[in-house]
Amino acid sequence: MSRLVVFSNRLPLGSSPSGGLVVALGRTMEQRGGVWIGATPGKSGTGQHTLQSYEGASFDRHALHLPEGEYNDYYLGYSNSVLWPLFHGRTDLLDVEEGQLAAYSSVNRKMAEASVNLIQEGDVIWIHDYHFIPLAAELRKLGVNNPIGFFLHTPFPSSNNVRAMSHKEFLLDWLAAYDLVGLQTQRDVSALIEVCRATFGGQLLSDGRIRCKGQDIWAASFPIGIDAKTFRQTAETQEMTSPRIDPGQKLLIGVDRLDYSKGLPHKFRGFQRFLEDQDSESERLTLLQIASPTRENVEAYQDIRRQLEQLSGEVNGEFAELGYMPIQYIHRAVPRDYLAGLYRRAAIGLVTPLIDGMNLVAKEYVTAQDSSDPGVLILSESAGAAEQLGIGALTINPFDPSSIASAIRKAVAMPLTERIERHQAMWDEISLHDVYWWTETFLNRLDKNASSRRKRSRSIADLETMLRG
Ligand code: GDG
Repeated sequence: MSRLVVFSNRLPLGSSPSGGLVVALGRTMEQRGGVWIGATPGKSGTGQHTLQSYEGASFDRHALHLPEGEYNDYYLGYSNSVLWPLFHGRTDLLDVEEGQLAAYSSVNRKMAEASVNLIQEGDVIWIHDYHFIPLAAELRKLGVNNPIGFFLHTPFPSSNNVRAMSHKEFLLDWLAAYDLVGLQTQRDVSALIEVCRATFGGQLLSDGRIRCKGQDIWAASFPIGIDAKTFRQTAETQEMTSPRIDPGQKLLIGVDRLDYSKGLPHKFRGFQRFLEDQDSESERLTLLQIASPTRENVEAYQDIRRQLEQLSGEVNGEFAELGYMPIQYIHRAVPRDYLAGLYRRAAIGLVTPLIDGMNLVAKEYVTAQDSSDPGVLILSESAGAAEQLGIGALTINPFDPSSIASAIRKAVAMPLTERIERHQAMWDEISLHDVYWWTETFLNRLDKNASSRRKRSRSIADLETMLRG
């Protein structure tokens, strides 16, 4: 088996990470070993751009320390104030400032320069997410000929959104340097084909490559999964020890990074509508919302935090009674094991992103359920996960509070036989297409593509020699 070299902005250095990429890749790396390289802000003034190694994991970890200003322009700036909103259809939140793109490109170049000596012949390189799209092109410039794959954890933007990107032509050059571009869903593959067609005049070839301006992009969907069996076991063992919540209390659970793409205000408004429509005799429901802090230095994230505090106060002010608080809003990360117990304890999982690459929380909620008395998943039709879990979830339109409210009513009233049937269909899908399936399928395909690229370049070289001779 080839050694795997993974790049992502975040490196798992602490315990219990919140964030889909680190959770998913962490399992892969623990099982398979290899090298994981990330970036972190260094002490101000550090200009060395060398990798620092970290001991203590079953795989090698290295971080590129960047001066704080440069890191901010690359990470908070171009990555999270331009690419993230753009890839989530929020062009209204774009905050383009001079110097950010230059910092983004330069960090990618420095990452390539700092890591190139670590890469050995036979290594397979897997680059993750929007922070490092140009990295393969930079590695190729330094002579790296290894298979290089890319996986985008966010949705792929529509051609309308790509239009708002300055230097959009770079996107094409960056993506064409990969042997494989992995996307979460078929929806994203279609968006990429459409961007190539509409923006760059490209076309789809019969072998699946997309040819744009003389360059080829190889894209396919690989829906990311979770370590389903382990997580299920964790939820089972956590059941007894899990939290101090009134045992008679019927719970809806939400677990999200506090990000504007996750539709948290929409979730609260949907629940508010449900409470408004409820008669006074009905069973009381509590929405337990864990919203772990994220990117707090970006203004749009401060706005969403204020908005949620206000909304939860409003709903509680209107509907709370002695001994009953409708929304329990926790703006803090909780340990993963504890989370598994909470999911299992909740009668409804409420997942309402406005758009999401996949959404692992939806898969975790289903996995944690007791299959003989499972809860109901309510899932936004705009989450990537809806392509797989639409078979068993109650799908909703997050922009419409009455759609959320009526799904909650339906979930509360759902008979046990229907709950079991829906849960089984989703569990079959999640356990079959777990995170190990995801890694193997992606890497097998990457291997095939890279061999066929090498074969093509060998034939071109042979032809050139023949013509010269
Ligand atoms: C990106 C894409 C895609 C959350 N709060 C806590 C906590 N979490 C964990 C969850 C889950 C993960 O973080 C969140 O994953 P999501 O998939 O829901 O979302 P993103 O972080 O936005 O991830 C997304 C994903 O990448 C993978 O490709 O699905 O679409 O946006 O695992 O459980 N974990 C702990 N405490 C918390 O408070 N321990």
